[in-house]
Amino acid sequence: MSNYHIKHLEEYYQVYRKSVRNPESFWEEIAEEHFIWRKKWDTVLEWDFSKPEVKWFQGAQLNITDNCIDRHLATRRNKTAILFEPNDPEEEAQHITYGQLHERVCKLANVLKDNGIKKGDRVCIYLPMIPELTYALLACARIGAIHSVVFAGFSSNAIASRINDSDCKMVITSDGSYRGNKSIDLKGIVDKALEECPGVQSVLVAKRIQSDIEMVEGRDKWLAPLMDDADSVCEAETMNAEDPLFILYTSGSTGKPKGMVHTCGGYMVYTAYTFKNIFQYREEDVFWCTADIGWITGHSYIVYGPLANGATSIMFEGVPSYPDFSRFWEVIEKHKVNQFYTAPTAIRALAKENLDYLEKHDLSSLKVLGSVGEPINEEAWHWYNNNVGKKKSPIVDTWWQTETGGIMISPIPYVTPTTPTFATLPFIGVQPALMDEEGKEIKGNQVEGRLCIKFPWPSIARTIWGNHERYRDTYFSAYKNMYFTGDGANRDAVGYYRITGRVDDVIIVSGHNLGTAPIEDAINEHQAVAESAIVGFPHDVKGNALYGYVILKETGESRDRDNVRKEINQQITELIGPIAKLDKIQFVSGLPKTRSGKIMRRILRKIASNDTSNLGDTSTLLNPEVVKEIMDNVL
Ligand code: 6R9
Repeated sequence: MSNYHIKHLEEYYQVYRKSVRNPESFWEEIAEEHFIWRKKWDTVLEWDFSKPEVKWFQGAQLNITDNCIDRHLATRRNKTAILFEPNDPEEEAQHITYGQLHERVCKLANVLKDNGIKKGDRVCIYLPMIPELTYALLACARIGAIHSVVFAGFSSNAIASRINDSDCKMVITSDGSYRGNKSIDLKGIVDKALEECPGVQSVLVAKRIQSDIEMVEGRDKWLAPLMDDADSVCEAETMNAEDPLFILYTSGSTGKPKGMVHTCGGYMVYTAYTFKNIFQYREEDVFWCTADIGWITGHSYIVYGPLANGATSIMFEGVPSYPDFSRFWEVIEKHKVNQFYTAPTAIRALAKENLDYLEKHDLSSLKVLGSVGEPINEEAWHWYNNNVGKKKSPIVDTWWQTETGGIMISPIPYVTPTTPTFATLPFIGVQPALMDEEGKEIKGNQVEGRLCIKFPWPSIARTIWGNHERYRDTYFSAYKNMYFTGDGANRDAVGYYRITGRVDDVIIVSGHNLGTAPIEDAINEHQAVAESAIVGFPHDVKGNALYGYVILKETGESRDRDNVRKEINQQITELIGPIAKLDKIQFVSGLPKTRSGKIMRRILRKIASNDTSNLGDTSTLLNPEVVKEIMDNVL
């Protein structure tokens, strides 16, 4: 018997050792005993981080929807698979059973085929958190089309560049979306994006807000009537384990977003296995991950991981503050949620509000609390533990990335004793290492370094779509034969990991990764701007907020500063999306630069954070005099 469900600490250590000593036989056992394959693999693992190349279950054939849907029909046909909780609490929740999920996914899969989508084609999905989003992912997976979900908060520009980067043939969207008391015209945003996307042949439109929208003749079709007419039988395509399942874009420190490619076999095995253990999921449980499916957390822990385990997974359309700040607690009580997985930024926002919002709800169903997206600070950890978990529900602080596909470092609840702000121990099969700046591994405990992973795990992203070289440069060139995460971490006396944050130019704002380069590009496109640099500074709700230093062109000098600030943020909203707006904009006459012309962000970061006691040696700068000017005028 394989160790699919770990129940105590000794077992964790024993299984961990096994997974590290003999990864291939370990993962082979898990894969064999808990998943449906149409053909078994020839080799469990082939890898070479210097190329880099990783192949799991090479030669095997499967379809992930057999595992996430069909295999449950015999025993769970009437069990709720997706529990849809709408934005408006007055609107009824929908319990979508495995039987219904099967039917709707098959119908949508047939609609995709009827509209010219074949195995290997890319489909862009730009939808709010409505059931059609889950159907769309699974329908693509069923016919072997590669989905590329773009978070429905991104701008036309951001959609267009993602569509073109991976040559999507189709877009699935909706007439609009609800967010709190606002509604957003998603279709209009898509229409604008598609002016730049000649490769898109068809657009399927789900109806959500009943708004009047324009439909482009010959290109746009309403989804509902097509699904009504579609056949409800759709044989799932046979996929190779290493065929791409999806592309998901993530920000890098430089350049355009990276289309991370995940493949069918390894991703399925790892997300299912982590879900089972890290949330200690049991058959009757109701699991709620509050992330949006537009991010990796939603892909892995709303859709694929839970469904592969036959779980009931809540899909929440709304926001924590609407109609008021009791919304999360109300949903937990209403659906008797057992596992609740959210982000530190949401915890901090809710912790600022009156405790009455929380205390009037019965949260006694909760067994496990999760955190993801950024380091959780001590105060937020205790608030979560005391008030939401009543000190009875362990907190799993789960560290992982879009690139890793699934959770990498995390406690196992009721198994691993937790320490506030520590992600604790590597999950089964994960071999972390801390590295120094010279490229040497730092052994032992009570040390700090850059976090790398030494050995492949099944759901590591295989490449960056269309740019394998960038994949190698970004993740495998800093340290020989290691995957470099971009994060710093320390290891305490008992070997627990604490992630300290990014060591590159990625800034995490409200749990969203933002690269500095694309935002600076957006600012620089403003006609009055000569140059700019952005850095993160601590923010009590968002974790980090963005601080921009902007040099105006001579022609811009006479402009009203507040108007320019507004226009810069408008520009960012248009080119990237509102999540990348700057909280503070300081106009400066120069930026501190090294002699080779590199902006010294370290100094700017310290100034923005009001931490100027130790700026380091600034005398070697090309222009040391600007530092004082910037400090004198800091906002
Ligand atoms: C899953 C996800 C990845 C980056 C990652 C790190 C930060 C995520 C964290 C955490 C500390 C945690 N991060 N979880 N930092 N503790 N529990 O968030 O993926 O959007 O790609 O972000 O998020 O910096 O490198 P993604």
